[in-house]
Amino acid sequence: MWPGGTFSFEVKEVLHKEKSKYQDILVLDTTSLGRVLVLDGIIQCTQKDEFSYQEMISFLPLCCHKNPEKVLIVGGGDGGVAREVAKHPLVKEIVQVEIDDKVIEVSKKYLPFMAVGFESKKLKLHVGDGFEFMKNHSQEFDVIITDSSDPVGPAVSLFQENYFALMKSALKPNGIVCSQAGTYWYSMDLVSSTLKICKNQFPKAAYATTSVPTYPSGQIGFVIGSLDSDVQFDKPTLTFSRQDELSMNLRYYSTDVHKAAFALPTFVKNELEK
Ligand code: PUT
Repeated sequence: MWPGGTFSFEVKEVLHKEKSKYQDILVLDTTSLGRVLVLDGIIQCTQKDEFSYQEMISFLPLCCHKNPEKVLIVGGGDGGVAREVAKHPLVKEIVQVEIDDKVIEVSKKYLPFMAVGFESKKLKLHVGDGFEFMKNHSQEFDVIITDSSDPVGPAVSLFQENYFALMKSALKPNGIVCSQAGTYWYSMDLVSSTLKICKNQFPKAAYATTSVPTYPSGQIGFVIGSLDSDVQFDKPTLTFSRQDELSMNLRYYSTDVHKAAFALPTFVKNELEK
């Protein structure tokens, strides 16, 4: 994940280690990053910086939709995305489908600062395959958020065209999708191919960026696609005041950060325009 380099941190204790039906699960307690969840050897989240990823993958699509009442989360077994989506004032119902019940179980035990998301009264949690789930739920959701691991192992199918087509069919008119789509520093091909797939399926699509220091390169982004051809991703339909940020306990996302997330470096724009 760090081509030609390494990333290291001091581990105080290995809190949990198991091989589930789908992947290797490891939870660490560390000196500088707090608790860390690692799946198949890849950092998924650390207590120090998880809020950047969880807030951005949630609020970017939610705040681009005029009325995001019903939201589907695919993946997100640590509970962090559910925690953020539940904060949005217009969201009434959240359905989450996570394939690996062991990730949910381990997160509830060791990562309560994220797993608190599972306690929301708005949430219905299913253990199963998001792909299969959507085949039986057409035109049902306003927003679909895919919080997946990287495209190795169980998440490969979530970066493919038939997955984006299926999400499109599960959306209501004017629906929006948002998916983890990799870093432009080390995985430009993935960013570019995921955006192309999204553009094939949705009249409006873009890549937005955020900073997560413990992910490869410290940068990760999201592909966001909308069925509403009038949407302007960098002009959120719902804006938050400073008071809203504080009362919703937002630590990374703000209306200004939202607008800036769609401003990409020139070399990235050049690649994505090809
Ligand atoms: N959902 C976690 C994303 C991990 C990216 N490397």
